[in-house]
Amino acid sequence: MAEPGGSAVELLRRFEAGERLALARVISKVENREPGYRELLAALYPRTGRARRIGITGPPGAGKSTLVDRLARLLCGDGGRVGIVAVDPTSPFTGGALLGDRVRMGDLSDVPGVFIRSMATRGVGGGLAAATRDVTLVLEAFGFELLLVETVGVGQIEIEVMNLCDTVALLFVPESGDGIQTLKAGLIEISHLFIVNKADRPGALQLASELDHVLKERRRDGWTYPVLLAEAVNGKGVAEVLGALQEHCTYLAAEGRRQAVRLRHAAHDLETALRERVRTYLYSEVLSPARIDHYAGRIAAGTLDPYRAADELWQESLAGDAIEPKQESSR
Ligand SMILES: Nc1nc2c(ncn2[C@@H]2O[C@H](COP(=O)(O)OP(=O)(O)O)[C@@H](O)[C@H]2O)c(=O)[nH]1
Ligand SMILES: [Mg+2]
Repeated sequence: MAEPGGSAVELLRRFEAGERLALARVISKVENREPGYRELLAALYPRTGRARRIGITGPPGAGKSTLVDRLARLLCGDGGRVGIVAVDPTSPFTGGALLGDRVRMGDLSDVPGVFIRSMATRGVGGGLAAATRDVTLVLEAFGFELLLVETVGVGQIEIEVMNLCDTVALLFVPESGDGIQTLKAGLIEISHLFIVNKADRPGALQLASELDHVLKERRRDGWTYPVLLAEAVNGKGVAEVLGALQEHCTYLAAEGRRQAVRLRHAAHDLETALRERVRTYLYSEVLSPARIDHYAGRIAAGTLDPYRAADELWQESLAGDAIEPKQESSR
């Protein structure tokens, strides 16, 4: 199918002219790893490196989307431009939570300066964190100076996504009760701000003081981890959250910390680009279906083990003399 709206060059021109449709198209290309996406990213990368990435994470229903909505409104009230990326890998098949986010944040898309993107987790495969990072890069290149990334903090992928943010806010709710449990899951290690949302419900103060207690020992590198109470749905405590986010920004600006963050992100970008190259190489040069069949046959017959088969394939392809098995070459 021809590129809707013209060539890649034309798409880039429209993107640079600030066309939102072109932005959406570029994001889709990048997210779905369509042909030419690497060239697009390469063209946009020089325009990145200045935006601020804020991660909002926590269990489903904690009020992340609500908080993101309120934060975005506050920020755009000052004429800011906010890009929002919502990631929810817990619903890869139904898309239910994603749709929920779209509906809930729906009216936010009418706010000038806001752009919302829900990551379609289908089809991204193992590269969700990489795809999310790339989507934020695209938004940044488009001119968004502030990016809010929402994830359900349930697994390794989310931790990786959050790792690519400058500042991470972790949400709790009073009734979750397993608040402190979550701290052991590794999310606390990468979080800078702790928010007990739904403070209108019983137990919020208790949880906040428990968190305070645990975090006292975590004072590190001159950063005191704040624990904040909020009622996102009523807009209460949101200004304080924004204040704490600003403080962390100021903190990062000092003593070369910003540079350290940038280096970490650059290393990740390089690793991602390299990993995807290797993967492409693997599937296009090393593992043809016919070759898999050929080796699988030998392994199943017991004449070869998968480890030696892998070595053999790898050596052959490195030497550039990988021989196609008969089934394929005779076609
Ligand atoms: N009582 C109460 N409900 C809230 C508060 N903040 C959000 N909610 C509600 O909690 C539900 C889940 O919110 P949502 O933002 O979708 O949570 P997410 O899954 O973390 O994104 C929604 O019905 C919100 O209206 C709050 O401060 N107090
Ligand atoms: Mg949500």
